Amino acid sequence: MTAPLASRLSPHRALRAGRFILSLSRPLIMGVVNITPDSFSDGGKFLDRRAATEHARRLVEEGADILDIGGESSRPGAQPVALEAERSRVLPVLENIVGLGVPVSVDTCKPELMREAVSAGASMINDILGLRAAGALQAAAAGDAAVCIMHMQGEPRTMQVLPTYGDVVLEIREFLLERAHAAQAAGIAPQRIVIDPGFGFGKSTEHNLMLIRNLDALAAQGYPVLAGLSRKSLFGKIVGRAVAERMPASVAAAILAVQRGAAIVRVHDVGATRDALLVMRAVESGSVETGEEL
Ligand code: HH2
Repeated sequence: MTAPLASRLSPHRALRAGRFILSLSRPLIMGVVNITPDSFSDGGKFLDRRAATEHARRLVEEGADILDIGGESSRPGAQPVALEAERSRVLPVLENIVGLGVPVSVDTCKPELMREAVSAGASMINDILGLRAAGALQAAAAGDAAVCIMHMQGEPRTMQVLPTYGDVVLEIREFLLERAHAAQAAGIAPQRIVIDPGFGFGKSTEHNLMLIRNLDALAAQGYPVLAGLSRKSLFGKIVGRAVAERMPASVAAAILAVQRGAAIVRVHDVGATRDALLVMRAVESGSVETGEEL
């Protein structure tokens, strides 16, 4: 049996993200906008500023609670992107979407871009390096944005070569707690911190499955947990489908992650994930929260 909804909720019942206070009384959906030529699932589709802006608008209409924009792919084997290129992809789109009414998160490891993005209105910094780059903790602490601290073993170019752990859940929990404490020591209030095991970042399929199964061990640490499973390669292995056909598998995984305590799911398919989460919550609570009868 899955734990009842109330007991799964983070003790930090709200996330402070810039000018937003996001209630965590229901799972939040973070919609992905990759402004890159090479992202694994949507590379090249939204490189154009207008296309990225339109896509972001569509995701908000479909029910995104947060938008996550990124200008550097982190797919296995990806090559690093220079600051200037990343900045010129991210900042113009940020400017276009910062007024859409939902917090905008910027997926970057670069302290300079963190500072510039927050000055331009970003409400969250999503760092797959867990604020480990020199100056990243200070850059994140300088503003009032939320931070997502993610675990990665190795670096994107080589991380999937032979990921190795003793106890994957324990090691990732220790890493995330160490980074969350470092963030707090740098002046980031705990109400601004989100942790993320980093599915697919230096993890085998078995590691990813073990982490989904034990997500409650991370959620029990008190920080909201973000789960980014959308379209990832473990679904290629499980259901034998290409990236473009992994939506149903990804939606199933989002539900399983939320049932094990994830507070935020980072997804490409916002509308489908929203519907599935509404059904899950209606069944659990026995009542309907939203929607119109058609
Ligand atoms: N996954 C990706 C990128 N950023 N950030 C967090 N916090 N958690 C994740 O799991 C995560 C992330 C990879 O997915 P995507 O952005 O679709 O691809 P790419 O890195 O190729 O742009």
